[in-house]
Amino acid sequence: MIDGTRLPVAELDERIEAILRGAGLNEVQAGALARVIGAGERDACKSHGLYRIDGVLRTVRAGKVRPDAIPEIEADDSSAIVRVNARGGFANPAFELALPHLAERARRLGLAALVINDCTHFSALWPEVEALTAQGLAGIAMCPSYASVAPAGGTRPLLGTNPLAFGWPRAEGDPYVFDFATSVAARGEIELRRRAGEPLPEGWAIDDAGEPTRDPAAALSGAMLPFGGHKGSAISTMIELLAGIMIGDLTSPEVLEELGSTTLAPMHGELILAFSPEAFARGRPGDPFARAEALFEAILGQGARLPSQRRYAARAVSMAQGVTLSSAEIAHLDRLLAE
Ligand code: NDP
Ligand code: PYC
Repeated sequence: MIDGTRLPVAELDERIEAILRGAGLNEVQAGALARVIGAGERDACKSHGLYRIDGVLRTVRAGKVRPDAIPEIEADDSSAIVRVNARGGFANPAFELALPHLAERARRLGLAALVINDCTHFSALWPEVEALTAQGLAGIAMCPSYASVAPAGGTRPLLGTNPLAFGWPRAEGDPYVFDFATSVAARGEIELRRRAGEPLPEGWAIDDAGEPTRDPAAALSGAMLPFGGHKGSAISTMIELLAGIMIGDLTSPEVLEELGSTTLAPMHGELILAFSPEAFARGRPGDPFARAEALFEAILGQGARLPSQRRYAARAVSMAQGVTLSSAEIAHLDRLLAE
């Protein structure tokens, strides 16, 4: 027996947008945020679904994000770098504004980059790489967050949970997409386990004293660990360099210093790369898309699954039957709507 209600995807998005509009976000900000939060819930990515609304509202009330921001694109269409300034608002409307420019330049030049500056960022990155694959492009997205992860061999928070996402377009069916934190898990995952009173798996975090812990609260006040030891630590550091320092925006330790809290959504920049597979493969033997299909088939042929398969399956159910929400989640949405 399901505890709760099924809401059509469009109705869920409308409710989220109404909550955000009620909190003072303009149409541009509220619409883009509702789409990404609604998509998270629709695809059963709870760590970046409805639970994020409270963090958005806290950040608005703390005056750490501009709810009325209108992102702006720098007018220069000659280079491979598209620059958009979120003007102190959220990253998502800035991405939506810049996407057509990024896609056009990637098709024209083979490779283009989108730099988003001065944005608050709380969301999953797969909606962005999926937006590129929908246009026949491959994409990579990355951003810092705030200091919450100890470097491999270290004992204190320094790096962010720094997500990295990749997408490859496929003619038939869903694109190949992965999207993960460079910490063992997203911080949102730890917070959800704290709320549920569940212990963490071994190897996710250390406490204030630098000792391994399975207590989510101790992990949140101590430090999370990078995935894959020194390898995840290095990839996370690369993200600080490319999507923080190189684009002239904040690194995760700087974000924490500026924000003074890990309970608010972090402000920094984001880097998104878009590739035209046809342009890179031109003149070389074989069709890149057909060769990619052969690789995916070989992976599946071993009984492995492709990343995002779980998510796409959840999406199919949500699209057909609505998004299943618990009665507590529905009550919470109703409370927020009434505020
Ligand atoms: P997960 O570890 O849950 O999943 C990471 C990826 O691996 C997903 O693409 C997932 O696909 C895939 N995957 C999981 N299990 C398998 C498997 N057995 N075989 C093949 N693929 C698999 O994600 P995280 O907890 O690391 O991150 C969750 C979200 O948090 C991400 O969307 C990320 O962008 C977001 N995040 C955002 C941050 C920010 O600052 N904005 C910071 C950190 C994280 P599937 O979904 O189908 O399971
Ligand atoms: O889940 O690690 C996380 C996170 C940090 C910022 C947004 N999401």
